[in-house]
Amino acid sequence: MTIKENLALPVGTTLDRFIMRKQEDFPFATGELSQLLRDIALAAKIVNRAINHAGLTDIGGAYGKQNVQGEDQQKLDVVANIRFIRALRNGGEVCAIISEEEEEIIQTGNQKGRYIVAIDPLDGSSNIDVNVSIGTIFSIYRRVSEMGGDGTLADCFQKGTEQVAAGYIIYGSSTMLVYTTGNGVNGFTYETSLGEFFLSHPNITIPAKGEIYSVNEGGYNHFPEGVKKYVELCRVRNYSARYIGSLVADFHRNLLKGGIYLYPNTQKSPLGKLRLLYECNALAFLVEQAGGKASDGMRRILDIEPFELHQRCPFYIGSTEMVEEVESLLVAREVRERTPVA
Ligand code: P6P
Repeated sequence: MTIKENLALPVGTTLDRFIMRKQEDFPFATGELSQLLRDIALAAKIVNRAINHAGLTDIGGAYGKQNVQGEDQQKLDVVANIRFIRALRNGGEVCAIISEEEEEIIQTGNQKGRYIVAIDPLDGSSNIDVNVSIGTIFSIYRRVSEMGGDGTLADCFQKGTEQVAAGYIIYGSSTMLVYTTGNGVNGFTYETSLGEFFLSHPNITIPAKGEIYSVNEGGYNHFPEGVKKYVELCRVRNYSARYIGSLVADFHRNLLKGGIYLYPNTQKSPLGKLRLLYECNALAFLVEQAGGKASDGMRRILDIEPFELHQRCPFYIGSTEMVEEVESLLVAREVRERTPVA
């Protein structure tokens, strides 16, 4: 490649430059949200490095304790949790954090911080040791409590519609940060040699319909009848069954290609498995901004009133037409079960 050819190559738009440009779209933006997004990106770079070295260091494998969910923590769960909390605390914009790895609200001490962050620091971490993609999921809210004090439960129990930003990082064949501030969805790919995220997927939109369904069919016998019916329809239609066991990876593929991810309520998980505050709400905000839909089978995810930090909900998310078909099958079944046989 000649110098001229090399210099002709566009460097691309870094995440920093993109955030600054977008901030100009918000004349009253004070830059605090921009700084918060940078803090998340910094932590993502550090976690990415830890994940990539896990096989070569003693940082892989189980940590030997369980989290508040009763799930076995992996060492990287603990590392990611500490890294994101530290980055958000040091950034100064966040007054409190809700984390999958912590039972209670984490007060950062930034009592003048205007924001709350709900985060799953490392989702799907049981896949780390087998080199399957994993992810971080985050939601950002403005605090509703008075500045000058600790974050409160009222700050945490805001509906998903109140999010000011949300996103995920996928640590996969490449590492990407995908986020929205309510004006569309944009994806940035991490260039490790430069230590920068570059805009690689501008204005992501999800196809209205796809031919990929993501569900753990091992639980089929315990699914609600309407979900069983939908899975049978996917099989008849020869859709592709793609289930990685890592929500961020399954969601990211379906976002780009079209498809649906289903985690229904079952006997084992009567309220479903996924958590509203730091998994479902963030992805629901993203998918709606990309033109898709997210439901608990009866309600729009973003409209659900939270009442518990780690509350779970059934989760159907992806291409609008596919989610709506699942909802209609669930409602139809619900009506049939409630309608007395004449
Ligand atoms: P199951 C990972 O633990 C997770 O929260 C999601 O990332 C993933 O989609 C799901 O649970 C897998 O759950 O019950 O199918 O193993």
